[in-house]
Amino acid sequence: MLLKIKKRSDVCSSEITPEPVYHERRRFIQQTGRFALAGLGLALAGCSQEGEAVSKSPRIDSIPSPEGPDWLKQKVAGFKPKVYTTTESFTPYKDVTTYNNFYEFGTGKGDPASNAHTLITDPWSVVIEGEVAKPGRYSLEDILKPHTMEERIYRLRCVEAWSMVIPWIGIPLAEILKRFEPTSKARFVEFTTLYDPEQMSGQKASFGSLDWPYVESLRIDEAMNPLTLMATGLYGDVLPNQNGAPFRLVVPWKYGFKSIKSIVKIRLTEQQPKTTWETLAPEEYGFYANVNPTVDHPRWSQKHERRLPGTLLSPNRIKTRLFNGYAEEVADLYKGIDLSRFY
Ligand SMILES: Nc1nc2c(c(=O)[nH]1)N[C@H]1C(S)=C(S)[C@@H](COP(=O)(O)O)O[C@H]1N2
Ligand SMILES: [Mo]
Repeated sequence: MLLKIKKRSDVCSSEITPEPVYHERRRFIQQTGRFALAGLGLALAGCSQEGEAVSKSPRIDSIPSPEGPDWLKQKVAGFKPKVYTTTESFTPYKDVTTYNNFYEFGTGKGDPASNAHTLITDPWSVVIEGEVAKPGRYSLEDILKPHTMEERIYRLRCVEAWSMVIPWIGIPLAEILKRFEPTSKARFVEFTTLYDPEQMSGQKASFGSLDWPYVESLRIDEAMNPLTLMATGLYGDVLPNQNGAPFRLVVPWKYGFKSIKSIVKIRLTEQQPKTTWETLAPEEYGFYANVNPTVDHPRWSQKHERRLPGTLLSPNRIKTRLFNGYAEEVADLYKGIDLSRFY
C-alpha cells in the first residue's frame, strides 16, 4: 500500500532520515489519517522544501508489500515499536531484501529475491517436539496468537564479513518456548527449515550446495536470552520470502548463518545437534558462531566488516565488535569458555 501525504509543506525529503519516516508512517497508518501528521510536523518543523518523503523513504518506494495472509499482516502491523533499538542508520529496505543468503533458492546474493516467490508460506505449521511437555504440530497462527509483536532493531553480521541494520518484527523465542514447557532434560534447541525441492529450487542442486534440510541450533540458555527473536516481519510488514518467511530465527550476536529461515520444526534435545554449516566445514563454522573480531575465519579476517549499503569505491568498512556489540547482554553466557576453541 502506498500512502500519500496531502500537504507538501508537511515534510521534506532532504531532512528525513529513514528511521523516523518509517516510524511516522506507521503512526500514520495506525491513526488512519486523523491527526496523523502531528508528530511528523513537530519533528520536521521549519522544513520548507518540496516533500515526497513518504514515497522516498527506504521502505515506501516502488517495492510492493510482501504477500502474506491477512491475519499475519494484521498481527505484524500491531507491533510495539522500538523494544530494542540502536542509533545506527537502517540498511535500506531494498538492500535488506535483495542481498540475501538463502541457499534453498540459489547461492548468489540476488537469487533468493528472484526465486523465493515459489515458496508457499500460508498455511504454515511448525512441529514442536523432543524434550517438551506439549509436543505437537501447531499452526503458525496458534503459535503467535497470545503474543504481542515487538520491533527489534538489530545488527546482522554475516560470517562473510558484511553487515546490515534491520528493523525486525517478532517475538522473543523464550516466550514461545515456555508455552510448550521444556523438560529438565532440554539442553539444546534445534531448528529445521522446510525441505521441499518443488518450492525451493536450490534444494535440487546435487553438488556445491548444502545438505538439506538446513538445520541450526542454540544452547537452551542462548535460546532463552531476551535478545533471541523469532521474526515474522521487517520494516513494519511481514517478511518477504527471501528473508525467511513466514517464521525465522534472529540471533544478533552470532554470525548470520545461525539465524535460520522458514522454520518448520523446533526440537528440544539433550544432546548437541549436528548443524548444517558445522557439519559441512567444522574448522570454518563452529556451533557457537559468536561474532568475534579476534577469531579469524581460516580463509579471511573477521576484524572488520562492510556495513551495507556500500559501494566498491566506498565500502563502508567498520570494526567488528565482540558479540556483534551485544556483549553487555550475552557475555555472561560464555563465562569461562575459551572462545577461540569454542568458535
Ligand atoms: N534456511 C536457511 N537459513 C539461512 C540461510 C540459508 O541459506 N538457509 N543463510 C543464513 C545466512 S548465511 C545469513 S547471513 C542470513 C541472512 O539473512 P537475510 O537474508 O534475511 O539478511 O540467513 C541465514 N539463514
Ligand atoms: Mo551469513
